[in-house]
Amino acid sequence: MGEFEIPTEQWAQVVEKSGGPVSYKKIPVQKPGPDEVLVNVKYSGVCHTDLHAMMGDWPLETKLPLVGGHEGAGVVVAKGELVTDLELGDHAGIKWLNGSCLACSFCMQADEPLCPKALLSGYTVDGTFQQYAVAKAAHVARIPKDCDLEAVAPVLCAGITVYKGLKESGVRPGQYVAIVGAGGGLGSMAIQYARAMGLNVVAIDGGEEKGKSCKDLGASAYVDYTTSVGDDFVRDVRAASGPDGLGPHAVLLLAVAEKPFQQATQYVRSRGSVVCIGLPAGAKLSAPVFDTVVRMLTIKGSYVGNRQDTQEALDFYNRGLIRVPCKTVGMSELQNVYQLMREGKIVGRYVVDTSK
Ligand code: 8ID
Ligand code: ZN
Ligand code: ZN
Repeated sequence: MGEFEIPTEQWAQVVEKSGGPVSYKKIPVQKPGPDEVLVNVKYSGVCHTDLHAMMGDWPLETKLPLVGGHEGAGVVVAKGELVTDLELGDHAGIKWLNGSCLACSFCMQADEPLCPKALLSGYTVDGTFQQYAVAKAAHVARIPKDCDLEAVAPVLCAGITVYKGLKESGVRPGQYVAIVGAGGGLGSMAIQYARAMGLNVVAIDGGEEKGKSCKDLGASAYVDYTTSVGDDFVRDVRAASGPDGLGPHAVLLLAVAEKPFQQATQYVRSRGSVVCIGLPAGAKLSAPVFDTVVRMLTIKGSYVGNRQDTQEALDFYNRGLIRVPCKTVGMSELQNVYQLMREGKIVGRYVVDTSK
């Protein structure tokens, strides 16, 4: 336990109006409420959700002005009087679920992401693109002291989300999972979690650079959606999904485009599951009723993870099973990261260092 000097002002990236851009400026440091902690965020991953939030392209309002970010790893520097299980100096992670009521029927059954009163970091409350951020103590991720805060940051959304998605898919060791959007932030994590869970991975994304990265991370095959199209695409995914050619047992949809959401039921294996995770703006999901019935398909959504999923996702990381390439830049460069993200040029994840 130590004492920390907390400034009254700090650097932050602020969205002033929907559509952006972010402006890098000094804003006041918040004080934690009785059940909250103040985390000195050292590093924050940049999730595509942060870009959606800045653009305001989802049917859910953000606060404004808004500090985005929800993959923040740092040090607890202050806490409210009700917080007894975290000490100053502990390492902690601020994730998408900043807080929830802990009393509704969803919270009671460990489905806290579904809580009607959930607080969302970098969306309905200020997030981690600032040097000091507040979160409910019950929800911050507990990060061991020997864990590298820079490398662990992307686990706090991307890692938890894909780990949960793989569990929700019901896929078992030895089976095949197709990961759509495999070269992006969630996708890169998904390949590594899937491998650690004993699955065979068919990675789907566009371009050679992403293909190489997916293979390096452990995918057994890569299907490039920019060169493999129409019936060929369906055939290629199935051919890559095991010797019987019947398709992958599960599909994780992580792409930020509608088309792959329409395609997945064409190649998933009978009895297989299609798990929707990516959130392309305004997209609709459609599937032939006939195939869905006679091939007994499951189509479902998966949304971040609960506190137990968080702990488990971190445990995989702490055992050395998850190594995803990240590129770190100063927080002042966030707008450039968004530009690369919009152009689909990011392989893996960008992390921002809040000190520059
Ligand atoms: O809890 C959740 N459900 C959750 C949690 C976190 C993030 C959902 N998300 C959502 C984000 O809001 C975003 O909509 O997941 C989506 C992916 O986030 P990300 O991984 O942070 O985005 P990225 O790094 O930009 O990766 C997207 C990848 O999709 C590929 C791109 O090339 C990129 O590598 N992609 C696209 I766009 N179209 C594709 C297609 N047709 C495609 N890959 C395959 N086929
Ligand atoms: Zn996210
Ligand atoms: Zn609740």
